[in-house]
Amino acid sequence: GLLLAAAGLWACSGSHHAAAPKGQVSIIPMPAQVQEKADSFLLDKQTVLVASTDADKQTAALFNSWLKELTGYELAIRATADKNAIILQTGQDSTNPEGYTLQAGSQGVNIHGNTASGTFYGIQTLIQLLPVQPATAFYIPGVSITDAPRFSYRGLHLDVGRHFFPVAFIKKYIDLLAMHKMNTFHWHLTDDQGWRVEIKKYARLQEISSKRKETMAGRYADGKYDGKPYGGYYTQEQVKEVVKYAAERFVTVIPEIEMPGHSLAVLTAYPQLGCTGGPYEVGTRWGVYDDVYCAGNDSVYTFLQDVLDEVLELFPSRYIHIGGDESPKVRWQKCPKCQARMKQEHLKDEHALQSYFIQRMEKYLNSKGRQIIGWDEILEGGLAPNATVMSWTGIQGGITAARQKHNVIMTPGNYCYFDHYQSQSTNEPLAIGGFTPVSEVYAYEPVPTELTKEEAVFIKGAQANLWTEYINNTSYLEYMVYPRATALAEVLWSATDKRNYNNFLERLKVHVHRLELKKVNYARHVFEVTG
Ligand code: TNX
Repeated sequence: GLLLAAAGLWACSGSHHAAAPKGQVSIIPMPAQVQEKADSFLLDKQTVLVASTDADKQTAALFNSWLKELTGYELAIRATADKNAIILQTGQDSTNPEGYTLQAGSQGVNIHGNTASGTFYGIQTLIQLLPVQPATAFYIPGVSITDAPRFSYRGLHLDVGRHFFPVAFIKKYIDLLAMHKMNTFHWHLTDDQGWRVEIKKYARLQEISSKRKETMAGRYADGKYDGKPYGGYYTQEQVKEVVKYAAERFVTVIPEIEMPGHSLAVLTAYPQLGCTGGPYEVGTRWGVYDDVYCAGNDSVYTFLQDVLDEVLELFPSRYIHIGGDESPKVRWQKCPKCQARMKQEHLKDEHALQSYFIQRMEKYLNSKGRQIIGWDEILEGGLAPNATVMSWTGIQGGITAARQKHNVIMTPGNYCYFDHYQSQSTNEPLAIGGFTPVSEVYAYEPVPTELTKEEAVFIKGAQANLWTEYINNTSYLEYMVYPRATALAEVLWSATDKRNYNNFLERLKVHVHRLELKKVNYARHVFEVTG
């Protein structure tokens, strides 16, 4: 009530203009430096956006689409203007490419990005200086902001294997991520329960692996399967569309193609790629399946290389995620081809065979100019030489990898798993287990205290994961992600000494109105101001 009243005062229409009230600068994630000034900038229909590079024009157009929601109009985008202007400029001397400065005052608004992404983040900050209530003209509070992210990798993951979500929603997910100054979308495209990306050379992936006999939701609620066929996949055209959409928002899309485990859906379509030859059936339950790619069979590597060839065409990212997690060794133990491979390669056990598998794929991807990321089980039997490790089973994998001078992305379950419950209310929708309230996400410190300063530089950032065994619709999905992702965004962007949970909650009270403008079904009763 109070908040909306304040926002209402702040906005103005017609000829009566009031200055933006003090205390209305409420930015998430918290910038490195914010100075509030006395004078404000009046934004109206005549205000001009000045941009000269293609990227800045694109960013200006994104500002316009936000503005249109609030005002009903868009601003002209021009190469120059001498007054009443919001000026975007890119290319400043600074060590952090994503950094920017923003000056707003009665004379105008100036945003300088160190690179085009910095300018984009300056615009995201400017959006947060706008009111959250519709108006035709309003004052932008006077500020002087200098800002840059703490970590270079700020990620959010989405599992579309267990449940499939349409392209329009994927775009919304990316849009929200960018709004929070996150820069990486980890797209978990394959799993036991479904293959979700079109591969032209292997049409059975679309025809067979993308479908399963039953949905999974409801199984744990009533102890029964629902018997309804389920499926879906993204065409290559759709993937390109998503990658382009993300790039316009300075979000890199990292695809994950799981191997050697979590591959039951593939084996169902191509049973010759498993150790037993099948038959197999696309998973309808969550968990870990024993049937994985046969590490002794050369056609497995050929298949995966062919698949990756198409994947590389779709995803320009430097990193390709190849999974590596939860791959049981029981089939390999009894498989003559796997045992022969171990002998031939002088591998002492099946963990070494897994390492051989991952290293072979790494070599292939490195030869194509790409780097691999894998879950921390890729440490088993020895890490591939250039691999980046995603530490999920805890923080130990990250510590070990950093000490071996490998890049690390932290995603420990206790802080970064958004499939966990977020409150202890008995009304929470059924989740996989675990308890990770927004306060805990906010308290997360990505750099393990065990590391020395030299080792800590290998911690490139962190990511939250959203596994969707129980999540079969987008409104529940958003409920699980927001505002926890808002908290993680501040953990990853803001300096440690700028973090204060109660102050964050005060800003969150304003920020949720922005989420409402974006029609996000955020969880409402999981955070409160204390003390
Ligand atoms: C473990 S995290 C998995 C996923 C599950 C998740 C459920 C990881 C690399 N593997 O396959 O969905 O737990 O929380």
